[in-house]
Order: sequence, then structure tokens, then C-alpha cells
Amino acid sequence: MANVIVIGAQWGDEGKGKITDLLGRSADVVVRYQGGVNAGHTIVVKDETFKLHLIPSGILYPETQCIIGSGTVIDPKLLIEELDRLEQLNISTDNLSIAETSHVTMPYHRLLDKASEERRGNYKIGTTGRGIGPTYADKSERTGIRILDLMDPDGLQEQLTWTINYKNVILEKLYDIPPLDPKEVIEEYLGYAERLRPYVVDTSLKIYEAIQERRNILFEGAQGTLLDLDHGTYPFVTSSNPVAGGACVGTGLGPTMIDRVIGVAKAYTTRVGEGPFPTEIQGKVGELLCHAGAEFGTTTGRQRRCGWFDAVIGRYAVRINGLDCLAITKLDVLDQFEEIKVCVAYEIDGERCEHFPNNSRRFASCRPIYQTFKGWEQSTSDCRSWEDLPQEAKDYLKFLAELMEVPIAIVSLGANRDQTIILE
Ligand code: 2SA
Ligand code: MG
Repeated sequence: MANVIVIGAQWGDEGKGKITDLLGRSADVVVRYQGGVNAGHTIVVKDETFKLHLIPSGILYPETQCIIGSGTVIDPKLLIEELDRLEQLNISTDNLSIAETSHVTMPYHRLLDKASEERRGNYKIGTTGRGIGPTYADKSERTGIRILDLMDPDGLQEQLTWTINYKNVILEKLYDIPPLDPKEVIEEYLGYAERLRPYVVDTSLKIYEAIQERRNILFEGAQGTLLDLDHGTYPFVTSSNPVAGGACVGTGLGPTMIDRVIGVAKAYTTRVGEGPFPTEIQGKVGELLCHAGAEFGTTTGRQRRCGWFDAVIGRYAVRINGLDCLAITKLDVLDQFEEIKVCVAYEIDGERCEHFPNNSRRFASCRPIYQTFKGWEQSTSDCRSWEDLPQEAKDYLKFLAELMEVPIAIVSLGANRDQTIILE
């Protein structure tokens, strides 16, 4: 297993949760390196279904160390809700560590996220409204509050009083939002600080020590490659770096320590939020995909936009992340389709284009060039080996691997752990 990064190769929601859960069983340490409570996966414990947004699902295994790395942003209120929920279910959280250098989402971040989306009108991003963008913006602007600031009550008084007074000007003058009371916010966050204190450490050091002890580390990306701040469909992106490179920056680990990068892609494509999406299918077929795949956001419950597999962005994800292999998820969702399409290239301004264009307007104007496959029109959810798959499904997967020039190592055919074919 060694040190592996698992990333989303599309626009998020690729089913990374299931793949990390699968690999997580052989991992000693599971690390989040970016994003915050905009991510989410559903967990089932003792017949209870609940959502984790920040804590890696590795927490369900008593022996697994879970780390929330420095590249993440932390909403302490929601993190504490997750901790409380786990403890109510008698799941120990002793193995959790939180980076002292992570940035903290404050009440003004949530207010500003929603207000700026409203102000953007037709230019809105379609954010999750969780204050993610404004938290990262403050990190870059160097007005952010870090977890280690929360741990120092005296310093926090001074720092937050200044910051809230500064933010109040923006809230009031720009958005007509009533000012926040610094005292109230400080008191609230000092309470969170005490609850979180036992978990807060230098996680970069902790990860480095784990590497020296030759323990297996799994770095789990949230969102996906095309939502990356630098390499995604800017400006319709999240404010962090979900790509594999983000794992080094977001943990404080050098790239020579990484052994393998696995990309997760759905057998089709989905996107939630605004922004161009060339293979999006409108109408009946799109609705069918959405319902067959239960395509609703874990965090906001929003219906996801659905479309065919886009091998141009697939190849792009292979390049940007240096993928060693792919896990293809939700193949079973395509079971009922007579015809299945794969986008092999784009047509932009009458010309064939094999590569993802960085210009968002060009990307929005591209027409997908499809190759059409005959569907297998039978259930694959009970297939457990390559041989079990219908010939059409094998052809489809082989074609994807050839187009993207990486092997497919895992095929997933349903939410359960055993609905998986391991090929490598
Ligand atoms: P933000 O809130 O600033 O990160 O939003 C910016 C864009 O990033 C997209 N985004 C996501 N896309 C897919 N899945 C995400 N996670 C949740 C999930 C989404 C949900 O687990 O399903 O529940 O709605 C996620 N998080 C951010 C977002 O849609 C914007 O396009
Ligand atoms: Mg998700």
C-alpha cells in the first residue's frame, strides 16, 4: 500500500469515499489535505446513517490514525458536531489529529460567502455556502485565524477584535449586513477551542514520523481535479487544491515521499454548482442518470448535473495528477442504457481539440465529439470479477483505459464494499 494519494478525476463526487474506505483498511494513517465542510460522505454505522464533512471515515477503524492536515479549513462548530456524533455512537476519536496551522472558518466567512454569491447574480459560482472561499481568501490576504491562534486566548482576543472590526466594515458597507459583536464571537470560539485542544498538534511532524516508521499513509482528496483553484474550470472552482500536488502543500510533506496516485472517476460525469460542462445531458436521459445514480449532494442535497464520460478531462486529470491508475465507480448506473456515449475530443470554433482548454469561455463553447457504445442492458451489480462483466461493459472499460492511457485498477458496481472488482 505505501503512501497513496486518492483524488477525484472529475468535478467531485466521484465516489472517493468508497475507494478510500476500501484502501483505508490497509492504511495506518488517513489524511485530509484540503477543503473543509464543503466535502461530505455518508457513513453507515450500526444502521445509523450520518454525514462526515471533515473527519476522515478512517475514524471508524479503531487502529487508524486520522489527520486533518494544514491545507484544510476548519469550521469548529461543525467539526465539534461530528466529534459529538461519533462519541454518541461509541466511536473513539482519540486517533484524530488536527493541524495547528489549518485556517478557521469564522461567522463572517459564512455571511460573506452567501452575500457575495447573491451579489454575483448570474455570475454566481454555486458554492456550498459554507464559507470556504472567504476562509481561503483570508489565508491569502493574511488576515486568517489559524487553529493555533484559537489555542491562545489572550492573543485571540486582540487578533479577533481587530479582524472582526475590519470585517464589520465590509459586511456593513458592502452588503448592508448588521455588524458582528467581537465579544460574542470571541466567547463562542474560545469555547470551541477548549473542545478541540486535545486534538491539535503539528501534523506535518506527525505524518513525517509515521513515514519514518514505515506506516502506510492514505491522502484523501476532497472535491475533484476540475474544481482545483489553479487547474480547474476557473472561476467555477473551489478555493483549494484537490489535485495530487495539493497533498504535499496541504500536509507539509515533500513529493519524494509519495509512492502512488490513484484517480477516481465515475463511469459518467456529474457536476454540482455553476460552470461549463460539455457532456451534460439535458432532458430525459440526464434525469435517468441522475435518478439511477442518486445524484444529490451530500452536503447541500443539491441535485447534480449529469452527463456522459468526458475522456478529454479524464486525460487532463491523468496529466495534472500524474495518475498511476484509475478507479471507475458506479458502472452499474449505466446498466439500463441502450446506448452509452464517451466524449473523445471537443470541437471548438470548428476545430477538433484533444486537450482541455484553460479558457473558460472557450471551454463553455466546445461541443463534445462522441463515440457511441452499445449498452449491456443487464445488471452488473453482482459482478465480482472481470470475467463476470458483460462483453459490452468490458469493451467500454477497455476503451476508457486506452483513451486515458492509464490502467483501470478498480471497478465499483455499487455502494457496498463487496461490489468491487480489483484488477491490479
Ligand atoms: P465552495 O463551497 O466554495 O467549495 O464551492 C465552489 C465550487 O465547488 C463545488 N463543490 C463541490 N462539488 C461537488 N461536491 C462537493 N461536495 C459536496 C458533496 C457538495 C454538496 O459531498 O456532494 O453537497 O452540494 C463540492 N464542494 C464544493 C461547488 O459546487 C462549487 O461549484
Ligand atoms: Mg461528495
